[in-house]
Amino acid sequence: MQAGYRMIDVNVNRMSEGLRVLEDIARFYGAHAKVTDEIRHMRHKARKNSSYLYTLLIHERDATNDIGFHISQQNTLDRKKDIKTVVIANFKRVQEAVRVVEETLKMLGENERSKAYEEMRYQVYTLEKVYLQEVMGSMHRKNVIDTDLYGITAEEFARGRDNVEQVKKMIEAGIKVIQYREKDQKKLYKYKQCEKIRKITREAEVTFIVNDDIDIACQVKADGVHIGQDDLPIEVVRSMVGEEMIIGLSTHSPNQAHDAVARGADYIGVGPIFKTYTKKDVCDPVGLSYLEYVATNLDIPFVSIGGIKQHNMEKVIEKGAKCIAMVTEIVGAEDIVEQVKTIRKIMRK
Ligand code: TZP
Ligand code: MG
Repeated sequence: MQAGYRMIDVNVNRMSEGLRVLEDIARFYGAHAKVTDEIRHMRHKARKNSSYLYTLLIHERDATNDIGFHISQQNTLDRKKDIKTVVIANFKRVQEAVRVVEETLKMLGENERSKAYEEMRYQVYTLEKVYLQEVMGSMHRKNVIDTDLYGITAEEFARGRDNVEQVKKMIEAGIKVIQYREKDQKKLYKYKQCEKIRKITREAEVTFIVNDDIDIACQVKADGVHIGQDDLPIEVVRSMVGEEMIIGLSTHSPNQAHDAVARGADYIGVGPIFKTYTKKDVCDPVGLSYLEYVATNLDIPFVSIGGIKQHNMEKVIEKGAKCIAMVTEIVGAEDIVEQVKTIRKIMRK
């Protein structure tokens, strides 16, 4: 009898603690309100289901003489490295703890109460899936353009270098996010190039984003897709690409930016800041005022684009741009690596 109550005591604590770890990661790292709230409810329920035993459980508690404590203190195998490992370990901990409580309650003849914990265990299985997809997915997507330069390919302006060659040079120059943008070629041509670029960018640990072609992005397992205002709605794109993939959206006005945030874009393009000849169906320049609006009023990661060159970069940085996309100024340079060095010197000034 005593041993049974000790087992329940230990495992209800184990379960609530595991849930609390998951809850706080969803809250502070993931900023995911729905999952945070769901875990909080579950944690309360775990306690509530055993509250009738509380006095007895406390009475049977003997933590200092628990042989498990010394084993755990000497264990060096459970040093967790990253958030995902910690999350998975805590889900397993919670599931195992619930199972122990279930079985122990059965031994104590408490079948009804055991059933309540069994129900919880099934809820935890479902929650684990949602958590890994939604919370971990959005966490991973959040820091996408936490970098200075966003490179974009353009065969037309690249002095005879094809898109793959441009990507190799941009990687050599230390650019960490690269978008494949190719408006004048057939699908098969683009697909073959993207396959190669995926391999190269993966090896270099560079984020790879595909413009427009959602099918190609999915097929080559790109890190993200970049779409425009006239493409499929973000919600539809999300349902096509899954939770892990980054979705970037071009915006040209405060309304479009707010809409992008509300609908779940991971980052937005802000532009064209200046006149550009690179994009054919482009709207008039939105100027620096729209950039300033986004920098001061919105919380979403953004990349400034359109006609940005060495001579006007400083104005863009002054208005609050941290990440800048340049097409012709980078891939159109005679020496891409040298050009990026010069641009970075200006950015650091
Ligand atoms: N989106 C808005 S402007 C633009 C795109 C893709 C083209 C930017 O090219 P450049 O050469 O940096 O002006
Ligand atoms: Mg487009």
